[in-house]
Amino acid sequence: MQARIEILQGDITKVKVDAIVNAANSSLMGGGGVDGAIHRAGGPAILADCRKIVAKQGGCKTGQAVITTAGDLPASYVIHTVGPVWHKGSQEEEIKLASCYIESLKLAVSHGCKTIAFPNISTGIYHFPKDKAAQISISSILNFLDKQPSIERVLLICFDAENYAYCTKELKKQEQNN
Ligand code: AR6
Repeated sequence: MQARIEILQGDITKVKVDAIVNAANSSLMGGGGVDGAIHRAGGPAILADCRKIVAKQGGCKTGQAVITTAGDLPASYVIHTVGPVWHKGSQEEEIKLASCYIESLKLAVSHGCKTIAFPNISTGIYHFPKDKAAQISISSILNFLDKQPSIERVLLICFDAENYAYCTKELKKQEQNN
């Protein structure tokens, strides 16, 4: 059987899955990093959908997620989640990061998505330590997959070699403990 979670190195805007996840900010109005790359590659339809969400609910809180079209991207949807800014662990950042993965997966399920790709949320501009983030992302995804058979495949798309190394090591470790 194919593994339901896979770690790859690359650019998430190129990945053809039902939904890709964006590491956004609470304004949902775009930014740098993977957020900038997704809006650039997906075109203005994504921002137009984000504006509608902002008009309705006023943005997105840390640890929460919203869903939009993927515009010109090969994916069908973009799920925008807001990771925590790292404050040395003093503001429940670990719980908030886990929540990003769980809330995104719940939205994927409620929209009938079977395949989903995540970037390493919060490990860029928001400075979450990459080793801790790898542990949290993989344990959150594995726990969710255990209870939710409708998701067939989760890809963790690492942009940089350091995240890729931490994530592959962490996946091996957590699979051995299962
Ligand atoms: N594909 C996959 N991963 C990527 C890509 C890409 N094309 N580009 C960057 N990454 P970041 P954050 C990786 O900074 O830390 C934005 O301005 C990157 O190497 O994008 O959650 C938002 O608007 C890193 O490992 O997001 C927010 O203001 C990971 O994606 C803020 O940044 C996340 O880095 C969010 O900060």
